[in-house]
Amino acid sequence: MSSQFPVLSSSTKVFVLELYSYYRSTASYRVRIALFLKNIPYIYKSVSKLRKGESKFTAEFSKINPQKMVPTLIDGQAVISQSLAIIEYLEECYPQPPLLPKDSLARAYSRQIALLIACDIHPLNIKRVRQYLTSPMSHNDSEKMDWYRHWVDEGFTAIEFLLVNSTFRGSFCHGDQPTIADLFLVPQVYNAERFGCPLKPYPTICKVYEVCMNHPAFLAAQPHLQPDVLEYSPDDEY
Ligand SMILES: N[C@@H](CCC(=O)N[C@@H](CS)C(=O)NCC(=O)O)C(=O)O
Repeated sequence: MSSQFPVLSSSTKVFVLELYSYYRSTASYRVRIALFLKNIPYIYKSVSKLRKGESKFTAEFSKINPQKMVPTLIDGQAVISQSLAIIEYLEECYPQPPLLPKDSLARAYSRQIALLIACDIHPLNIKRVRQYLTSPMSHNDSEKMDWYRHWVDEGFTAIEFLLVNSTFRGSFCHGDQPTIADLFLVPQVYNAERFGCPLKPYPTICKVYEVCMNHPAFLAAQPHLQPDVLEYSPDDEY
């Protein structure tokens, strides 16, 4: 008798996605929001041993991702790094709910915000760049923080302008459902707060952030709720 439900044969391989993540990594945070929004089950793979410099894990992880960066998604035999590539892969494999608007211009607008963060703020401010400013470049902590805040200010000023002047904006960056733009914005605001950047000059960003932080998927993806939170000292700079 045929069933209306698909039945997997015993030889069918079912892979559960695995995400190499670090709780405070903003790039990982983006992917976690996408996974929770799409309700995709996944196994959280902590990289705490890598961060502590235990060589065994470092060697193991570099075989998986030679760039040794998180997030890294494993889907069966496939290894995908780069948060935007991962999110677009999830979007194609699990289209509901969509993270990109239907309209081409609106898609470009959502991607514009996401890429402004991914390319023009985040890479300038990650830990290894901040560390390089200190050594070998001999900048002190205060100069390092000025550097951080400068790039957040430049980027957030541009995003605030986009949000204020766009007809696409609703309660989220685009309309009243989260899109890729919100997935990139929320972790960047979280990090800006952590580094003491003034957020008053960006009231529209703050409003969108508040709306996102009332959404269950964004709440579930928050750094302090991740399984590896206790594996680190709260004083670790990242
Ligand atoms: N462009 C990458 C950035 C990834 C990235 O910067 N990851 C950071 C954490 S947020 C990392 O793994 N840093 C480790 C290191 O710099 O050694 C993406 O979007 O995934």
